[in-house]
Amino acid sequence: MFTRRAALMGAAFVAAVPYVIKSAKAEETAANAGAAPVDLSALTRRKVKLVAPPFVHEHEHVATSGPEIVEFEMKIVEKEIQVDEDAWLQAFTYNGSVPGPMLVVHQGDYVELTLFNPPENMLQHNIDFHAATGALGGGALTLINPGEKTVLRFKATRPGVFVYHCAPGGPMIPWHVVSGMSGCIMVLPRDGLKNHLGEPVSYDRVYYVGENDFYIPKGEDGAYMRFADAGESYADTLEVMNGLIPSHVVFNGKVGALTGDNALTAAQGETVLFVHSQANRDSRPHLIGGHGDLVWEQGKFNNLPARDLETWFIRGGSAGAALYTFLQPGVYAYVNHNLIEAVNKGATAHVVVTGDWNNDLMEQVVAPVEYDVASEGRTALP
Ligand SMILES: [Cu+2]
Repeated sequence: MFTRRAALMGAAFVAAVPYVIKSAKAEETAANAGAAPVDLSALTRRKVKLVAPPFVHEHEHVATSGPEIVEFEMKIVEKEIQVDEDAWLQAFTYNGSVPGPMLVVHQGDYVELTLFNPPENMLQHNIDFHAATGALGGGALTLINPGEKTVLRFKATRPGVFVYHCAPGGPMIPWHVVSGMSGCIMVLPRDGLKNHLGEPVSYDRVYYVGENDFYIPKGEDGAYMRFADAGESYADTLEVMNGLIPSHVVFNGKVGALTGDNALTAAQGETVLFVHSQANRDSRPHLIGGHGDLVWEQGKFNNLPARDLETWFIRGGSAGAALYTFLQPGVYAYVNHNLIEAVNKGATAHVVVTGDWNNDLMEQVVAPVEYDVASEGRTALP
């Protein structure tokens, strides 16, 4: 329960842990410095400006040149976000959004990320790319204090969609992840996506759905507690985290982030690639009224996609991708098919699809109407 003392202990803990991590970072950096820098001067460089999810920056599906060095910049933003009408979170974010932005490159490209931790932040942060090889996914080379920046370059050797997340050491790792610090990178095969027969397939749009489990404590009055800063929130939040029952399970940072006016859109006949990440906990996306035509459930494009799925599984700490061509107009719900999490905890998105209804696929033969129980009821029921 929240007390002034607990808040102070929380803050002290936050201050103490990064100090221990700092020395480990120094050793790791020294080890890295022993190797000669690789000469990539023959490669072209390209700067990409990231955009906030569910949207994805412009990119080629099939690479027309390269490999190249693709430069990205991300700023770590610590800020309070509203998660629901009555719930707020002291969030840690990449570029101010939960989840962080999706990066897209091609296999064989080099990802070169400049990561900024602005001076107004309180904490150390870093980034662990599941797509990268070595140094804790880059986490050991990117730990930065407020006021510091760092540049990490890694070669995107494996095609797929992969999670990235903050991993600053010890109990800071789960806390930063469930406070919003995760995102996704898509490494496309240079010649694009292939179906189960190895034939090329394409998409008209990509939507990135990042799922988060939040652990917001309640006070004695039963209301969600709101905190002045992250340090003050730590002790009470940790207690809820360790119970493993999230207060919220949401898409893109908040209940309703992808419904109503914020719903995803598509047109009948369009093919949409849904990328779904969950950095901490299992999920099971399902498109109500639709399917996964081709699903890379584990998200890795060297494996053949599964076909015609109704629901797919996203392992905690991974991203998956599903390709679907919308055949029928209307509002589709894209949910975590643990329906308690979808409806009561928040994990629902909507896709509004324009087009002309196809009665061959589905027709309402009789609209809901009262029936005569005395005559029809006896024959209709056993
Ligand atoms: Cu962090």
